[in-house]
Parts: sequence; structure tokens; C-alpha cells
Amino acid sequence: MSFFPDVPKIAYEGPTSTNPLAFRHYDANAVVAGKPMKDHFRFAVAYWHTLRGTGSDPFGPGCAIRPWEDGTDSVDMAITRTRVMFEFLQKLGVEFYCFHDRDVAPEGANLRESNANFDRVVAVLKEQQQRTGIKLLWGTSNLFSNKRYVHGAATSCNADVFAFAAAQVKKTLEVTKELGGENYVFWGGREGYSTLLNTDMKRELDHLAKFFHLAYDYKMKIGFTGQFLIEPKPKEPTTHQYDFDAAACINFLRQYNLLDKMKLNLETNHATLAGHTMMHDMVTASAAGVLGSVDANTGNLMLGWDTDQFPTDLYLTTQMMLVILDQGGLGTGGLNFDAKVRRESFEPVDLFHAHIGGMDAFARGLKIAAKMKADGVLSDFIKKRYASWDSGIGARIEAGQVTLEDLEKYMLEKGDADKNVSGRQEMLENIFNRYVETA
Ligand code: XLS
Ligand code: NI
Ligand code: NI
Repeated sequence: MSFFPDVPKIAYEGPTSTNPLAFRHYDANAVVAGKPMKDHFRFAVAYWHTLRGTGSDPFGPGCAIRPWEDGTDSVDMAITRTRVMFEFLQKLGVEFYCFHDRDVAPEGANLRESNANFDRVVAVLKEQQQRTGIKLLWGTSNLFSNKRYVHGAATSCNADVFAFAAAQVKKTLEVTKELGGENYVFWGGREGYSTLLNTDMKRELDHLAKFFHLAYDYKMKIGFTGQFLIEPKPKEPTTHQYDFDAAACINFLRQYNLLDKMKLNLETNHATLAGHTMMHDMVTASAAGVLGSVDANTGNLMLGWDTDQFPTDLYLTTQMMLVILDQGGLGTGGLNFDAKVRRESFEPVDLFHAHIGGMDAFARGLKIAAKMKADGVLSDFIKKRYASWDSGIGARIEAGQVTLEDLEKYMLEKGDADKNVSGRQEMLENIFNRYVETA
């Protein structure tokens, strides 16, 4: 039985195709910059949006048509959904998926019951993975939806809530290991505050670090080899989230001796909510050696919240692929479509259109970025721009061979530092456009 009877396996038909259910750029096995496209991206589908998104918003309930839903939140329904997910992944040709514990199985009346529900669904997920070869990019725990997490999870003022969250993570770590998950994500759902009038920030941050250390110790204990990832976000649901952006997370990891234990999972719409471009946050993380994975989506410039739209902008995807190529790939990470179709796009086929568009935008971005890199148009310019550091005084400063007195003496002799050259931003933007048009 098929859940998407009208949708064929999505094929690559090339740039001239007008078939909306075909790829025009994403050709999974085509080799670009030394490896097959699919290995550059390691695309993943997000269970929470694609399988559990209903289109509800603060002004109205869900309106998505999902013929397979029977209106219950039962384990049987959860098992049916796994079949929907794997048919979707296979037709799309995506090799990874990601989930929260509570996306795949319903929460029970207590922890024991929740774990039992989870186990039943995980057994089916495991079978489906074995049958299809599809893999788990990452697992995570939902530590924000249940009302117990009203004050946060690891940063809750209530120690019992910390304990519950820890127990939930323990279980999801075991499951992620069982399913061969390649990473484990911590997004700080409600780890932040609404007002400092009731908040002991220092104590909450200490608890958050303690939580990660406990999780890491358990990871080592059970021999789970997946990469731990923190996902920054500046606001929403709390007014101020502790994992604000890449820089704040890196500082937190360094302060609490976690920098060698965790990397970052960066999400486009979170970077932009923090007032950065995605490229900024990616370069920040990459420079610190902690760019681990990406939640690929986009925001809406008109709206100041996390709209989680599918990425279609070639400038964005090209910039992202430039950073990924520069650091030689994402390792065990990938590009997870943490994105949802608009409420108005309520038919099942819209899920295909959305993912096809995102995958094609990244495939095109990869081709453009690879061409720019092969031609060295940006790197040559940047290299020249910093040429003063390659020899003479610049090289001696970099090598730590000079004091302030040396630099004063150097400048007293020279008189002034007035040999600047243009940054050529507009010329570079034009070059960028030329590649977007022609690559
Ligand atoms: C929410 C986050 C969330 C994480 C996983 O804004 O993006 O979906 O990726 O908990
Ligand atoms: Ni995300
Ligand atoms: Ni998000």
C-alpha cells in the first residue's frame, strides 16, 4: 500500500525539465568537487515538521490533509507514520532522517510508559532502516513541549525537572545508538529566561553545563560514537535563549570544558534571528573547528520569528556551500531540512515540492560554489588582500617576533600606514552574480 500513490520516485531530469516532481540540479551520484553530490549534503528529512506538522498556528488548528492519520496519538498510529516516512524518504531519494523522541512515539502517562511506547516504535524504525538502507542523522529529546518544562529543562528552577530531562536524554541516547545515529543534537528548547527578575542566570548556566557533562559521560559509558551537537538560537520560545548564536555557544563550551566534546548544529533561521547571516555563523563555527551540522531552512525577512521555510535562495545556498567546501565537508553532519510547508500548502504532494526545491537549491549552490572555488575568484582576491602579512613586518607580527617597541620604531621610521587598497565589494558581488548566472 502506498501513502503517496500519485508521486513517482523523484528522478533527475536536468535543468531544462519543467516537471515539478523532478530534480533539475540534484543528481545524487554526479561527482562535483571530488565526490558525489549526495555525500556533500547528506540531506535529512525532519520527522517533526514533515510527519508531525499539521499547519496549526496561534490563530487556528491544523488544516493539513494527511490521509494516513486516524486522529489518534496511539502507538499504532506512530507505527503507521514510520511507513509514511520511509516511503517519503525512498521516493525523494534522501538517505537520512532526524527525530525527537516524542515525534516518533507518543508520551505515556509516566516515564516508564513513554519509554515502552518509544521502544515499540524504535523496533519498527530499525526494521525500516535495515530494509531501505536509510540512516538516522541525529536523534534528540523534546525537552520543551510537555508542561513540566515550563521553566526549561536543564535550566529549570525545579531539580526534579532536570532529573526527568536527564532520564529522557539517557533513553534517547540509547535509542540513537541502537539505530546507528551519527549525531545527537541538543537544542535548548526553553533553556533561557523571560525575565531576570526571577532568574539566577549563573546557576542555570552551571546546570546546563552539568547536564551536558552528564550526557557526555553516559555517551562514553555506553560507547555511543555519534557527535554531540548544540543548536544555537537567540530567542523563541524564551525571550533570551542561552545558546544565543555560534559565538555564545563556543564561549559557553570553552568556559565549561566542553569544547572538545561538542560541535554546533547551525540553523539558518536561527542565525538570522540573531542578527547574523547564516554565512557569518557558519564561518564563526568553522574557524573554531566546531561546525558540525546544519539545519537547512530560511526565515522570512518580513517576519521576526522562526518561520522555518524551505531554502530556495541560490545566494544563500551558494554561500553555505562555500563554507562547507572550505572546511572539507561536514563530517558526520549533514543538511537537515528543519523546515515546514506553509499552512496554505496543505496537500501531501506539497511535502515533495518543498524538499525537491530545497535539494535543488543546494545542488545548484554546490555547483556554483565549486566553480568559484576551482577558479579561485574569491580566494585569490582574499589572499592578495592580506599579502602584507606574508612577509616583512606582517610575517614577523604573526610569528610573534616583535614587541610594541619594535612596532613603534618601525612606524617612526616609516612615518604613516597609508597604503590601503580598495575592498572592491561591489566588484566581488558582480563576480558572485556572474557565477550564479552561469555556473
Ligand atoms: C527549533 C529547533 C528544533 C531543533 C531540534 O527551533 O530548530 O527544531 O532543531 O530540537
Ligand atoms: Ni533546528
Ligand atoms: Ni528552528
